[in-house]
Amino acid sequence: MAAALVLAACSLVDLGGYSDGNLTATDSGEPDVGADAEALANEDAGPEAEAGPDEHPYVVAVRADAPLSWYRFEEDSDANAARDEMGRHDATLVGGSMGFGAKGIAGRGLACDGTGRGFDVGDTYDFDGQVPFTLELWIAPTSTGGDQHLFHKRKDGNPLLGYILYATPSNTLQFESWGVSLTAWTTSPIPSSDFTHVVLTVAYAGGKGNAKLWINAQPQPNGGFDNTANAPNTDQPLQFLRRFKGAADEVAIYDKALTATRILEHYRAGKP
Ligand SMILES: [Ca+2]
Repeated sequence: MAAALVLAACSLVDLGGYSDGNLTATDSGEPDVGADAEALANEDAGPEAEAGPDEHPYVVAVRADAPLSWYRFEEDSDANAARDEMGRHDATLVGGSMGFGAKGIAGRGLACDGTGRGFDVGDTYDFDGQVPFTLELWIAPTSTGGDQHLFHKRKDGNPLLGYILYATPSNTLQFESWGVSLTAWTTSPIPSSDFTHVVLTVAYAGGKGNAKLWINAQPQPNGGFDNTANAPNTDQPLQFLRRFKGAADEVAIYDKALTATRILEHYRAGKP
């Protein structure tokens, strides 16, 4: 089933239209804080916040880009939800153990034994229409022989609608946005031995959607520069780290495509 989905998604890519240079062409490199995000941001977590004396450089770097939601996993080992640092959508534990209290790349992180069913954010962050967004996290995945859903907002049905970013049984990554034929993927396995920085950006340069994966700040060549269809809005809840096994930390979601410069800054600030 997973292989069939991968093949189906890959077949949707229009490689003839792929353009490596369009992702950041319209971006100034400055953090682009939307009016809504600015209005909703916590006073002590806004983009102008000063770094505290003991604040980790990674925390400073992410805060400067004002994510919509940011899960740092600083909770104690008995937690049943992941706090949203930005105060919007705490993520509830779906079931099993997600291994709170382990060592992360900034403070604590998760050490998942594979029994956890992930976190549920609720029905939000469809990014429907033609809007840019970014998904970010650090992982050291252990293959389970099945797909591990890093982010999942895909509604099952005919047709499938919505997006999914997952690790395959061989620890490569695959992004698919169903209904708009956007996809991106990696071909080298993500190592299990140490944290890797994973970023997925969707940009709309020239009015066309462009999905790109960044591994340790390096843009991956396989992606789609596809069509002008509108992304769907479904009632499917957004879940992350479903069926995940291994270490994870610092899940963040943004309503813009982070630039190569900012992704590199995040990587440098957080790398092991
Ligand atoms: Ca953390």
